[in-house]
Amino acid sequence: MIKLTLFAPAVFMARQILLKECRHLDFKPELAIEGKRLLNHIINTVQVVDTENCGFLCFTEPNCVSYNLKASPTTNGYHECELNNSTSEEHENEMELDPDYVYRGVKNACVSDPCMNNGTCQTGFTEKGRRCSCPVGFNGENCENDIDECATGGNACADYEICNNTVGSYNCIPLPCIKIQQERNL
Ligand SMILES: [Ca+2]
Repeated sequence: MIKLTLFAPAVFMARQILLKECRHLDFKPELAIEGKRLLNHIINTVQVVDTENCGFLCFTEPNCVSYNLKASPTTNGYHECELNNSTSEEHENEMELDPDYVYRGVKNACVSDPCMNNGTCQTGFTEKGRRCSCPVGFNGENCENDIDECATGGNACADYEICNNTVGSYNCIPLPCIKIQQERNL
């Protein structure tokens, strides 16, 4: 049973059954701001019935490190919950005064982003407090390694093609004799 308290500074620790990896988020007291909202970093907007669910949704969205919660409900009783992929510490000038919102942010371990090759840094994972989510074609702690699809068998080249590894991908080159045959068939 996971219990999260939205309006108190809290350390959220829980085992994420669905994500199969523990996440630890530290919602900092100094990043609990009434009457303000972080703009330009919203990755998802969700309608929640219970205001406590906004914190939980941030916890379950790996790229979320802060959220804006609209305190007053809509006519159907929902509260607007905006999940952000950055915090007010990095973007203080993008905090908008809005008395209808409350803002909560965590200690962002991805301020100095170590992820290479367009990897996405995610706060709250591993003993370092962060991890890199690597794009297709790369792996390694910081996405520093190109995957050799030709060596690992992770390629879709046909038997009559040569696999050619490239950085972040690979390509399939037809064997020369096949090329000639194809030209004759034309
Ligand atoms: Ca490759």
